[in-house]
Amino acid sequence: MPYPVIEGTLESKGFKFAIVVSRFNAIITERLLGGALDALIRTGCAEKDITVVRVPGSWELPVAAKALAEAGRYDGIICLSALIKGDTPHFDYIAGEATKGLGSIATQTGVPVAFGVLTTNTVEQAVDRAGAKSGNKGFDAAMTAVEMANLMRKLKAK
Ligand code: RBF
Repeated sequence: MPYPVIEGTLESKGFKFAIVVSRFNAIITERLLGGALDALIRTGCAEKDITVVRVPGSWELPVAAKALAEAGRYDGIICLSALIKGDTPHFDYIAGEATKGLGSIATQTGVPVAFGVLTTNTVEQAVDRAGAKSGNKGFDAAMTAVEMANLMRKLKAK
């Protein structure tokens, strides 16, 4: 190869992850949590290396994620919640703050923060993205965290 290519692998053995999951819309978020745990276990993460943190809703994700990132104990943080527009007049405010907050925590701390926040118009769409028709976005977010944790380890070793 004429140029170096650095990318993360999908192995999580020896890495530590925190999963922050919202209780709001628990019917959906528990499925996202199941998907995220499945991804971590399948990629080799030990159960003792996974911490699950519950928060009331999407709004609370950034403050918990920030504390976890600053604790310095985790290689990646996976944030899971479901905002459903039909029920949520505050949808745009909450979604905007959660998105901005999680993005800036990742860039400021250097700890990968995977965004597993569903933003849908209906409950059906959320169900589809939590393991029914359109895969499980919790699984996908955890896989992203695994890849990024591996990538960050390589980048820091350079
Ligand atoms: N949190 C979610 O994660 N998903 C939602 O769909 C959602 N809808 C909400 C609708 C209203 C009107 C309010 C006031 C809060 C909602 N929350 C939702 C909760 C929010 O993220 C947060 O937990 C609370 O506002 C308390 O800070």
